[in-house]
Amino acid sequence: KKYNVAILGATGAVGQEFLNLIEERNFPFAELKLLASKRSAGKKIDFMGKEYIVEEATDDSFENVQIALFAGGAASKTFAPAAVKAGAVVIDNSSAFRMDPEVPLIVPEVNPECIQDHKGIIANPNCSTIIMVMALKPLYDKAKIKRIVVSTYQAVSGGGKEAMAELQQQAEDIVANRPVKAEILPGASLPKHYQIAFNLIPQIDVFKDNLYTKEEMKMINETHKILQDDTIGITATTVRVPVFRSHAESVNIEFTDEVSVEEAKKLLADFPGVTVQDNPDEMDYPMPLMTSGKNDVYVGRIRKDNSIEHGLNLWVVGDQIRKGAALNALQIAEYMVKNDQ
Ligand code: 2RA
Repeated sequence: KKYNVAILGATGAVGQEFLNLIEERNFPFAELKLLASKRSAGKKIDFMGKEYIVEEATDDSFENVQIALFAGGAASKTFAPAAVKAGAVVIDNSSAFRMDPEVPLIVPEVNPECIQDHKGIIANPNCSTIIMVMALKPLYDKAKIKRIVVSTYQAVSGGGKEAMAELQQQAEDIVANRPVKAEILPGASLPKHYQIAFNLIPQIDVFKDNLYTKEEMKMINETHKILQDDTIGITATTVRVPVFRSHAESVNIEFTDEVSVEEAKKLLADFPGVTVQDNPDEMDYPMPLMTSGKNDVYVGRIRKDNSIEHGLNLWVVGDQIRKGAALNALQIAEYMVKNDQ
């Protein structure tokens, strides 16, 4: 069986990765519609030997579409109702619907059983959340988690193509001794911008009243929803780093019971989608340059937190455009196709 697929946001970083993955994973599509905002409409994209013209998304774009992959951003909220009305299942990478109790929030290796509860929209979690829960789930199934302290090191590609271009330009300008311009990060619509090249920015997304950023609150709230456990204490600090691709996270976990380093390594290694890369003797641990373009989430630096009774520290790295966005969304579609949902 083949499915008519639409990609909304086809020209952006996540949209492009949808195309790479559809080809790479042989996703069974019949018709493919590439949709974007007016600004990108008319662009030509060569895909699997065929030329596609990007169409401007409208409410009428979803006729005969069965699976609508939404790359994210404000367009999701605008077009999801029309896509659902037209009979498509929307797999949405924006934050618009993630915490809606009617909308399943899915990481296919973690909570696939929730997919069937959808009413037309399935939400793809935030990238840094997906990467963290991939490492949490196999451990959580062994011992309940009391508390998590996470600090992230997030690549500029999480801020889109423009943020990647900005890092590149700034680095070139600094090396050439030219004045440096900052116009995108930490967020294009924010009132101030800071240089990211040779710098760190401890702000991803806007601040909330509680002094956490929206990105930090996503990590907290979405993890509770995905693991279906609001009792876990979670605190997060999210930081943008001058890396092009792949988010890294330092995750400190306090369990209710003992999980040894050896057990954790085995549980993580056996979990689908996770690779353990942890050989300190050989200075072997995951780094963003090496995990970029890969599908798995990599875990290293697994060690005891000796300051608490049952604690572990992990270093978790994953390509956030793949597992953190497009791959996770496509895996949801693959799961539905396989189970005829
Ligand atoms: C970021 N979490 O890295 C975002 C992308 N969804 O900015």
